Amino acid sequence: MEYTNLLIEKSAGVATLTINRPKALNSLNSSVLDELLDAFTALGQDGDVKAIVLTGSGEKAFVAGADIAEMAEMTVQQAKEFSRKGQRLVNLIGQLSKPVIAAVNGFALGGGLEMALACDFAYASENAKVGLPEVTLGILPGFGGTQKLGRLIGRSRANELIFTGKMLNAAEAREWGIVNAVFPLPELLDKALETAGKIAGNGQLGVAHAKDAVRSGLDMCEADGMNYESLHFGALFASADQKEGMRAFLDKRKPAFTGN
Ligand code: CO8
Repeated sequence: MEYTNLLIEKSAGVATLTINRPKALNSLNSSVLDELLDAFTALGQDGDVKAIVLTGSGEKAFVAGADIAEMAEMTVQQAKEFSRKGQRLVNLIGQLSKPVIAAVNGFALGGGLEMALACDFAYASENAKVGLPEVTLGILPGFGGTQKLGRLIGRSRANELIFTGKMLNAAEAREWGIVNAVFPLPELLDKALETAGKIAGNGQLGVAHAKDAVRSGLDMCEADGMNYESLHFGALFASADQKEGMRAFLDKRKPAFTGN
C-alpha cells in the first residue's frame, strides 16, 4: 500500500512510524486509520523489525485526536464503524508480537492519547499535553480510552480526565503514570529509539512472550495469570534463543539471537 499520511524508516531492527499530517495536527481520519492498520500489519510480519516507535510529525502534535471535520456529520452507523476501525487498530498494536513505544511529541488528545495508551509504553516531550476531551464535543472516548486508561492509572484518575476533558502537561502525565519519562523535544525520538534498540537486541521470542503475558495477564486473576506465565516460560525452552541466551552467558559472550 502507498502511504500518503505515514512515513516509515527502519534501522538496526527498529522501525519508526510517523503519522505525517501536520497541517491537521496529525489527526486520525479514516484513511490515516486504514494506512496505520496496513502499516502495523506489515511491520508485524517484517522479520527485520523487532521493535517499533510511533510518533507524529512536526513539533506541535503527536495526534490531536480523531478528525473532527470527518466525524461531524457521521451517522450512528458510520460512527460505530469508525470507532470499530480505531479499536481494530488499538487491538492490533496490543496483539503485535513486537513492542511499540509511543514518542509523544506534543498534543496527544482524544484518539491520539488512546493511540498512545494502546502502545506498550510512552515517552513524552516537555511540550506534550495529553487528555481525553471527547465530552467537550458531546461524545466519549471511542478508541478504547474508557477501557484502557482506568486499567493503566486507576479508576479515579481516569474518571477525572474523562469527565472533565482537561489536559495534563508532560510532568503531570508522568506523575499520573501515563508516560514513563519526559525529555526535551529534540531528544525525544533518540531516547525512544535508544530504548527500542535495547529491546531489539534482546531475545525477540522472550520479549514477544513477555508482552503477551503482561497484557493478557492484566485481564486475568493473579492465579490464572501465574499459570499463563508458566505456559509462556515453558514454551520458550523449545526455542533456539533460550539455548543461545543461556549458552552465551555460560561462555561469557554476547548472545546471537535469531528469533527462533
Ligand atoms: N480534527 C481535525 N482537525 C484538527 C484536529 C482534529 N482533532 N485538531 C486540530 N485540527 C486542525 C485545526 O482545525 C486546524 O486546522 P486549520 O488550520 O485548517 O484551521 C489545525 O489543525 C491547527 O489546529 P489549531 O489551529 O486548533 O491549533 P491550536 O494550537 O490553536 O490548538 C489544539 C491546538 C488545542 C490541539 C486544538 O487544535 C484542538 O483542541 N484540537 C482538537 C482536540 C480534540 O478535541 N481532540 C479529540 C477529538 S475527538 C476524538 O479523538 C474521538 C476519538 C474516539 C472516536 C470514536 C469514534 C466515533
